[in-house]
Amino acid sequence: MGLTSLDKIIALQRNPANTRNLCILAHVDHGKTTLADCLVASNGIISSRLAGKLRYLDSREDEQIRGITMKSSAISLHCIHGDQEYLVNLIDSPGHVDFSSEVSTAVRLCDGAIVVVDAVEGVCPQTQAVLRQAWLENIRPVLVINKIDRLIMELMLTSQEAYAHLQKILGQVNAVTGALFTSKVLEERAEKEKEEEKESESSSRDQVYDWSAGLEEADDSHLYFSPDQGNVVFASAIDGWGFSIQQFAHIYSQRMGIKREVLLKTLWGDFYLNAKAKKIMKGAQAKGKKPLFVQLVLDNIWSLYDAVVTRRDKEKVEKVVSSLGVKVMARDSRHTDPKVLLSAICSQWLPLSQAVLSMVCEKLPSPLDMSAERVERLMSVGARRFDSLPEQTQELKEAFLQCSSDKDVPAIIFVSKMFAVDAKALPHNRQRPLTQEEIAQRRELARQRHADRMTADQTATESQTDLTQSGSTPQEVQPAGLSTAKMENLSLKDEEEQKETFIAFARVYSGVVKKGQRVFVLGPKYDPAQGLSKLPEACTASDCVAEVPHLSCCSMESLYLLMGRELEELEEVPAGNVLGIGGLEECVLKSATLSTSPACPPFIPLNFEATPIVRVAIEPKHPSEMPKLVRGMRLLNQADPCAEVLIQETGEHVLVTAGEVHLQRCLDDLRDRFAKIEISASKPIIPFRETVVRPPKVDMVNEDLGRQQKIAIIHQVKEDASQGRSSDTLHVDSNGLVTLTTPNRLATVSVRAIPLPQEVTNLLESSTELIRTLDQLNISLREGKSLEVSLRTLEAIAGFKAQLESLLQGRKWRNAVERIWSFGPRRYGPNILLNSVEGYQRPSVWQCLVRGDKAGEDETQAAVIRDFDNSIISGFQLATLSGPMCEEPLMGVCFSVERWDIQSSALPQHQDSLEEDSLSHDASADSKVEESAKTSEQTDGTATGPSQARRRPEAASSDCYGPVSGQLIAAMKEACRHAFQAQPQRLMAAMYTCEIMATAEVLGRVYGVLGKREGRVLHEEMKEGTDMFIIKAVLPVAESFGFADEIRKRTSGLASPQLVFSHWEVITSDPYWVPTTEEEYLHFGEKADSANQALKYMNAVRRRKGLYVEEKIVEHAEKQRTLSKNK
Ligand SMILES: Nc1nc2c(ncn2[C@@H]2O[C@H](COP(=O)(O)OP(=O)(O)OP(=O)(O)O)[C@@H](O)[C@H]2O)c(=O)[nH]1
Ligand SMILES: [Mg+2]
Repeated sequence: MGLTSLDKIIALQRNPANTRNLCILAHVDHGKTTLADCLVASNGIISSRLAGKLRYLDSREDEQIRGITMKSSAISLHCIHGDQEYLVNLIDSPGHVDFSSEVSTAVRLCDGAIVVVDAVEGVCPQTQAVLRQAWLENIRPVLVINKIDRLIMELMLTSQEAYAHLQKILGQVNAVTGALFTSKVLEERAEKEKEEEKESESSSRDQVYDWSAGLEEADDSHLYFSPDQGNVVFASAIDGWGFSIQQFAHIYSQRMGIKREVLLKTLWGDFYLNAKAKKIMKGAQAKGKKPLFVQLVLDNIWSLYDAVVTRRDKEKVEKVVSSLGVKVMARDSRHTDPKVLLSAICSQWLPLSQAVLSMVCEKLPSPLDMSAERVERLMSVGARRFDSLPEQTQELKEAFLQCSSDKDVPAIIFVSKMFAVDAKALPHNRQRPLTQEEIAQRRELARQRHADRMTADQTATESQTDLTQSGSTPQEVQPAGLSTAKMENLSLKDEEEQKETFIAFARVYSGVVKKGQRVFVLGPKYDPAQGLSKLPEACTASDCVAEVPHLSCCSMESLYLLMGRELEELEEVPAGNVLGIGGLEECVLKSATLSTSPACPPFIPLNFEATPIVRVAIEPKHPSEMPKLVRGMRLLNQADPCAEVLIQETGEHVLVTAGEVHLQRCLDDLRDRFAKIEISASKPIIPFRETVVRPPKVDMVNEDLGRQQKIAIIHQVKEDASQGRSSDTLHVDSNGLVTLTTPNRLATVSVRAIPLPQEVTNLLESSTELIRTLDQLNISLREGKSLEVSLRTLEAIAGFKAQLESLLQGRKWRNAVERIWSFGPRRYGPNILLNSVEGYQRPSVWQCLVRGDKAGEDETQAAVIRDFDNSIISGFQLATLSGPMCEEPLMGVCFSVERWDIQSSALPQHQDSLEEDSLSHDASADSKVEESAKTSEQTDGTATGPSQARRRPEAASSDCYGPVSGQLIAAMKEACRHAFQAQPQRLMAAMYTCEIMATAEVLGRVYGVLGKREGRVLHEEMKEGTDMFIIKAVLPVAESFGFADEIRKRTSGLASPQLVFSHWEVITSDPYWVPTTEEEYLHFGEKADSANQALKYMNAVRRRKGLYVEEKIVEHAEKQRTLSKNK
């Protein structure tokens, strides 16, 4: 616990006004953990000599070895600022993109953040990402510009140059903030305007709307970082120093007799000191004078580094030491490494912890200052409006804002992640130092035992003498103590085997939580209105018996104070604090909202920036250990906010992670902590997408393809496609229209596959959430329910529709947006089903936009067909979920249904009864489609609606092919697959973007590695003021494994890339390509066996999935024979 006692911290927890919850955010390696070390050292938890070297919060072994943080961890610190005492709950977060989900878990629990920026590297991709995250969570940031020592020692800048450089960095950071702010203001303005417009629709219509007005009105000065605002600290965490201009203003106001307020305003900026007039003047730059900041601040630091490190001028050092009034120990000044002396001086002169903690206490908000806006955002989950929540729920907003710890206030807690700790590390299992009495007691015990043993020995020798006389065996003489010791040993071992315990990483937002208290666990889909109506009034978590969906109860068995590597047990924790909760592993998977009141809504889900994309299949080395693996994977899933664990349809256990480093950590954890068995992991499973493209205009040797040849290619594919399928039910015409009849010949569909324009695919891809909402709205509309949707959601849907309309232009797409039938797979994917059936009118997917006239009038024929409408959708969903190339999902394909006939004998007999319940049937079938789509790969007839079979027993039994709806699903699916194959098919590869920083010398090698791995450089620029180049490139995920390592090796560690998933890209080569024209034969030879990247990928996937791969196993038989002969 260091210098601060647990009681002190408990006392401080009761005063939310003096509590600060904050996290440290930055790009990887900018010095977060080093900075945290300095703060931790200020509390005496680690020695200040070790601060910066120990990286105390990197408690895992692999974190220490790799030198990067992999999880967020919290520590509570005590600090004194002015005449007040503060409690600082500090969370250190990782900067590596693979662990960005850990950043989200940290940011949610905080009110403020320290953003660290490396003075040399400046604003990097993750810096922007964390600023955005802080912004989205509505928490206030302060800035630390770290590693200033690198400007002196590495870049060798003069103090004046350094000042210009620092100004530039500040500008960059502020530009990011500015962009975030502008977009928000504009968004808010637009929304407000719309609402106003709606309200006063009739009154005044001729208002002129000025977009810039919002920006001018809104005060954003407090948002920006500026040293004179007191929200910037300049630091070198490794050398232990840091300052804000406040400190220097204080020093110089005493020394020079200038008012502190004046100095505060002029120390940063274009001001200089006029020595003669003893005045501070403006316009340093214009007059070629040294700015005040350089003269009074930087020059001092530069000359100190010069004296101590560069010139090692002992006399000068002594002078400086005495003038600064710091004490240096003899062993520091004699040390061979001048940095030791430097940090000894600096950490006393300008202690970093003091500068940072003062800024934190002054500038970051306390839990009491939480804004109403943030509370409303946290509480309005999904598309719901805050004011549509039940009244009791809305009242809870007050509880949040007051952050009161009164007894009668409901407790509200948010758990942002579950982390595993070794059961031995828990306070009650931990060895603690013994008290004096205990030592005395133990001594007494040992003495007694010794005495016992002595007497036992004595009796043994005695009995042995007896033995020689009587001849009996000396069994009972074994000292009694030994056997009990053995027993103890055994049970200890058992306990050791025993497991990891899970602790919830949480924060109390309102009320007090007590050890053993029971609370409601509110699932993400819990609806407080439903809960309130079902539960009796004033019901608490301990007596709740009623069944409410997504609501359960549990008790918080233990509460902990998080102290970095250690935990301290607590009895209760008041509002506004970060804490650890034990005993929730059964009811909380990764994150949850807990409350004593059922009126509390679940908080909005954490916003994760990284998409898990790297998947591997895992199996135990010994098959008998499968159960252990399964258990281990379950634990891993719980312990990691972002890792996903699933069982594929092939029965493989698959782990999905955010990147290579993350994967490695998960595997290590699984091996050493959770499963404790030997495991083997497959090579990463690379996801692909399948798509179709327009027929190519040129062949592989860039010769124009005549119309003749184009058709030849399509014909060939078509022949392939129709193989193995009786052609009397399937017909493919020359322009790609596929017509398929069900086995009972009662229904026929004609489908054509059309490639969607790239922009449309991108739009669909980025709007999945919206499409899902749209689908839910449609379902509830069809069920006749009305859903409270916020205006914003409707606006968003309308905007989405308009965008689609503007992108789908041209004759081919005429009226296409109105005719959209469904999206797929899973009803929200990037493929479209289009209704081009003449005379068939079905309710539009946009019907929620035109409220009031639901469904439209029912024409008899249309209504009848609509009964099978869902079969068509289901077939489409199945077809888009796994394509014919290698059973990967489709992307960017539009299936247009051009004809759809059903013979009257297939139609239900009792039309009137059917019409009545056709609506409800539609809805029930919907959920079935979801299910069948999820389990995927279900073929003929499995998704048949039972309701269908029930309603028409005669029809079903009379037909040996099964119910019509089932056949139709299968037929539709097959038709889509054939239609897909009738077009030129392509694979799509997942792409990473990466930003690599490298010096000019290693630039060539970086390009070499990128080229070898099919990477493409987007742009390259030189970072101003440094000799670094920044290269932005894209790289297929399939080629990325080992990329970071290779780059690091080839550049001797100078360049280290960060890979982030960016988009899907069509691989231009055709996997089915064979030479068809004369030129191609000439160029590629008859076999055309030069590398076909797409084919290689496709075959690899097919092989993995156990699908048929068309490959010659022996390519050159003769050569193999000669080889073996020569042996
Ligand atoms: N020269 C110099 N090096 C520093 C300074 N602060 C940190 N470093 C070094 O930068 C490297 C990264 O420091 P960390 O504190 O681990 O960085 P981090 O931001 O916690 O990194 P992640 O947690 O992996 O994102 C270490 O080798 C530190 O010694 C500094 O002020 N000056
Ligand atoms: Mg770190």
